[in-house]
Amino acid sequence: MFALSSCIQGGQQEESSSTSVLVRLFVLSCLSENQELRIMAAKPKLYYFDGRGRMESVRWLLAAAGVEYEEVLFQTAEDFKNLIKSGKLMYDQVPMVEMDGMSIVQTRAILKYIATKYNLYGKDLKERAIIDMYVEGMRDLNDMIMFFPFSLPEEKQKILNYILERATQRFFPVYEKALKDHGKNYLVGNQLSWADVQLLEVILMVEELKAGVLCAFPKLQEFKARVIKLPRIQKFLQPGSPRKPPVDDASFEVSRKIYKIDKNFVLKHMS
Ligand code: GTS
Repeated sequence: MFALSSCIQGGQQEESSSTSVLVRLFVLSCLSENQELRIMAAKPKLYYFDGRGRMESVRWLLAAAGVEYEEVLFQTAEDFKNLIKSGKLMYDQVPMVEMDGMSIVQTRAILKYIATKYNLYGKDLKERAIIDMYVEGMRDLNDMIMFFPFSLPEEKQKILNYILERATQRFFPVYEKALKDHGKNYLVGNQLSWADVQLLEVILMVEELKAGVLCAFPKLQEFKARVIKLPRIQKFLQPGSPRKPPVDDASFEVSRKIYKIDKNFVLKHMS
């Protein structure tokens, strides 16, 4: 801008043609800035099947950030193939989120982008490392629960016991201790972060498998009661929100038709 005005003030004949070029360039750059603004302002668009799966944490995080979004929920293998044909899926896999002019794939990449953009990812590198450590543990637990419905009837009870044992012996004690030791309301930096959102999501998932699973964890009970009351979270937990229900027979069949699921599928995802 400064360079442009000094050019215009120069007043020489030969400068006027270069000035008009500069003016055109300036207008063009304004236009693309506007277009960029429009892209930034567009609602994120989530592409996945009509179920929780890997996308549910993305829905939770956007809800916690207070961001409205649209969803393209496919029902058939054909829908998924068409999305692959569009060339938007880097690895021919979902979840995929279109936002800010990008088609973002890989669940962690999507979550990190949203957490960073909406200030849910700590104030510095060290807080981010702690959030990552919490979130990675929670995702291990989350993955086990996510794949549990695909277990074979004869292995179901054993896998359920294993998940509950891991939740109550390995993962929940970590978050209980963290909250107890620092005495703050949230896991990291005393403000809501991705780790808190992920923790509430996974607590509710474990409770769906076994009610009362938090009885030995008083700090987690307080945490749950507190975070559930946050207006954005409360809204997401209301009926009719984009939150998806637990897997039932119908959604199980839908995802089985869309993706190939081999015999050891569930065992491969046990941490
Ligand atoms: N690491 C990837 C991520 O985290 O996003 C894995 C993505 C993935 O495996 N997606 C599955 C898929 O697209 C769908 S789901 O398991 O999330 O429901 N599978 C098709 C394929 O060809 O891999």
